[in-house]
Amino acid sequence: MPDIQKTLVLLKPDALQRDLLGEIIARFERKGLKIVGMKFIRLNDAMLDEHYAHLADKPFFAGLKKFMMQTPVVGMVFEGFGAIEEVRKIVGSTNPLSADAGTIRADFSMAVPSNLIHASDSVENAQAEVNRFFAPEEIFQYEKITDKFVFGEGI
Ligand code: IDP
Ligand code: MG
Repeated sequence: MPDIQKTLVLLKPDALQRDLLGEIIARFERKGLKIVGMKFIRLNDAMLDEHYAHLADKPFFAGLKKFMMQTPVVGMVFEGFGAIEEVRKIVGSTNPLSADAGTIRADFSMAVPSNLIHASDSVENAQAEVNRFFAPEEIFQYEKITDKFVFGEGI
């Protein structure tokens, strides 16, 4: 089995406006990913400059930042086997029109930047992004009675 990893998800302002927060969170819950961190975050310019530094020279950068500041976003940390890649699979590719059917972006969105959700894309980025948005005391380790069914111990 792959390592147990943590990964960062942000539910973007369009997910909040369109009442899709619960629908999106449910997909990760049903997979068995454990929510170990969850809160509202009001993003500001400096946070977005850092988070989207790889897009700073793109023509859509200013519009992307403005979009991400329209409402609070929901920050979440999920934990599970190979969580970084598993979450990206469930999210789908960046452009919702070329994302695979069954993914969140394909099923519920049609455009960028309003593709509903951010998810970390590598081990390095997941670590940096979890630390960027969550203090250590905001990450919670706890047991669920379903852990043994999801993680396979004792079955
Ligand atoms: P990702 O979110 O799938 O990792 P990135 O390339 O890291 O994709 O881009 C970050 C976000 O920037 C996208 O999720 C989307 O909201 C926005 N974005 C990406 N490409 C475009 C574009 O061509 N026009 C407008 N917004 C874009
Ligand atoms: Mg990205």
